[in-house]
Amino acid sequence: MGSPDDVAGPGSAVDAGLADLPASPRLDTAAAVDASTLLDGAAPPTSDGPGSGGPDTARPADAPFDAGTDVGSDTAASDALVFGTGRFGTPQVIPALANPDQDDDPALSGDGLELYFASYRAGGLGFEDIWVSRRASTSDAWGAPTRPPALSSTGRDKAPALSADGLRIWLASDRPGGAGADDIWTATRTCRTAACPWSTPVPALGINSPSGEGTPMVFAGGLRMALRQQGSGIDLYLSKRAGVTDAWGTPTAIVEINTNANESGPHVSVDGLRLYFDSNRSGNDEIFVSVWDAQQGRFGSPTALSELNSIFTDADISLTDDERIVVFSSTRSGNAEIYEARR
Ligand SMILES: [Ca+2]
Ligand SMILES: [Ca+2]
Ligand SMILES: [Ca+2]
Ligand SMILES: [Ca+2]
Repeated sequence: MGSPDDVAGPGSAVDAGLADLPASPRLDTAAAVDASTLLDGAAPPTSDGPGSGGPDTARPADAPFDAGTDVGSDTAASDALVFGTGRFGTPQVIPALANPDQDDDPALSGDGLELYFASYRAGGLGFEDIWVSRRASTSDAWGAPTRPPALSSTGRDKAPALSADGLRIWLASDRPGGAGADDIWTATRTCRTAACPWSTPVPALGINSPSGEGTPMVFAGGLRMALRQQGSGIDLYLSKRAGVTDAWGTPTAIVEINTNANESGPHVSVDGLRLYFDSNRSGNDEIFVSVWDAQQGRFGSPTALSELNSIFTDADISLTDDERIVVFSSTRSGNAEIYEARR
């Protein structure tokens, strides 16, 4: 959120409607631009799928979004999860991350012990950079943030998101070597502690275009990516791939979610049935959730998470796997900070 590149005029597409509407024409040719040379699975480890840990890895390749009929069919894995549906408590700023500069795009690991975010703070390489904070348990305070050396550039680096196993990171950057404007980049590591450095990010294969790609959220065992794409407006899209080393397919607009206002920052629940995102459709950025309607084969009408929202910008939601801990960015204090709430 927040940075000047985020600002765009009203979208031209009337996106309200049924899921079988075609994707915006602006994407029809753009997605193949960078598909020729760079393979996002090339750096070790070679995938974010096998061993990626989350209970989503065993789900059918076409779930969720287009096969959301198996509510409750997961067995032991999701039985251990407690999917939150109640109201969150009052959001609290995370003191260790607070800074007079802009801090946004928080991304939790599924266990809530790592928090990646974007910041303009001193100590970076220029513009926004990717930082991380850790804690020993969800009862502990977040530690002082550090900046993983490999992840940032002198350009704009933002919107980090971890794979289910935490060994792959996705981010948006306008660094050289992409397809134009912001692109999705990805890097890997071999363990989750600071002892295992991130590899140098490479462009995600097949997803990038001359338009701005951002806020990636990869789920379903690494086979689905929800993201925002900026053309005449900012909307949410979904891309699929058959295998974790394959190129991403041409993104398709999530038409039942998108409006002429901006939609950004998707977070998909582990079971694929809840899509959290932010939108300024009500006049300022607010956080919404939409629940998959299996009968209709589309997401239902979004509901604002009013207990998280304020009259200021509230965006960039990320949750733990059990959806009981949430982080997001808000300007309610006067500058963009990272907030946490629980239910
Ligand atoms: Ca700040
Ligand atoms: Ca940077
Ligand atoms: Ca791009
Ligand atoms: Ca707001």
